[in-house]
Amino acid sequence: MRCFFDARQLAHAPARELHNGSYVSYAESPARAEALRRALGSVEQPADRGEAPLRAVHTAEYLDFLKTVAERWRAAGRPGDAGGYVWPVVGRRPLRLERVDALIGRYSFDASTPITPETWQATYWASQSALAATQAVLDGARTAFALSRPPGHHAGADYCGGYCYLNHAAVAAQAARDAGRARVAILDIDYHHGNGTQDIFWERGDVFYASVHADPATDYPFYWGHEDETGEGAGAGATLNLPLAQGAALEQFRRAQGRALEAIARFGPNFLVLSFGADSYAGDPISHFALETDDYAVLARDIAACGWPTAVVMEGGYAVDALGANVASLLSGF
Ligand code: Q9C
Ligand code: ZN
Repeated sequence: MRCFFDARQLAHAPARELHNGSYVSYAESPARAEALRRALGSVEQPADRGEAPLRAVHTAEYLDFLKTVAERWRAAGRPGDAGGYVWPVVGRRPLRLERVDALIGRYSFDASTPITPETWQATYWASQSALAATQAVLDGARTAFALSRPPGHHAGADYCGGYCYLNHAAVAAQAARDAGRARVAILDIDYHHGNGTQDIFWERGDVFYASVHADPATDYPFYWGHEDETGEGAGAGATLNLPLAQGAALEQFRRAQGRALEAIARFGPNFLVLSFGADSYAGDPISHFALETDDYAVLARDIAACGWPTAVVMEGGYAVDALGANVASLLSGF
């Protein structure tokens, strides 16, 4: 299977994140990508398709923010990585905001997504990897894999969060739409709900979003991913959330994924983006499901059996020592 990755994705390496009241070392480390690259053997460097495919899902103001915030942070005399400490709870109407802190609050939703001088380049190339995998599938491959790191599914049209800056799965889905695939589905099986992807396609009837994830009553990102979120307007019914209780193992996960696949089959896609996170693994340090390495091949076989051309986009997975084997298992199932 063709796999895409650019070494510039490694340069993003925030030092710490706020986790349960303490600053701890950043879980979404470059070592994740190194482990995956080793496990995949050979990876291809993606072509540079420019910013237009990013602008198709993200706002211009947000992209400007992402590109410039590290420099603004430095210019304000701040040490270390850029990070926020105040967020608007009510509507984010256009405001004249001068302080870098105000901008960070406006364009993010949590304190686990620091921005470094290398963040823009790294996430840009992660999106290019997703676009390259998408193109490979549009060109006729049944499946292709994007080692998109830093991940993407928590990032919305105008916000970062959850280790995510650009939403690579959304960029891929939109690129497939723009290439003429009329009905695109996104299946998100990362441990966490993909709030950014859901938000981006919330009012769209041409892109179906289905997610299996830890119940947001107990797990990040808390405010999205509940069962009653089903989309609005033209997108009414085109969002499906299947939360699972902590402790879920293959049997529960596979049943939920099966329900998602049935709903996607009723939608009738001619392109699938799989947002894949290996943080459902039993040994994941920040998550609470109980999947084992071999289980990922089972899940992939169920997806492959549906027969949809599929671009796989990497999301989370923080048990670095097992990450390569878990992704290799998934890809073997295709
Ligand atoms: N104790 C992905 O898997 N951590 N993102 C919050 C709270 C954020 C995970 C810390 C987890 C984000 C792509
Ligand atoms: Zn996750």
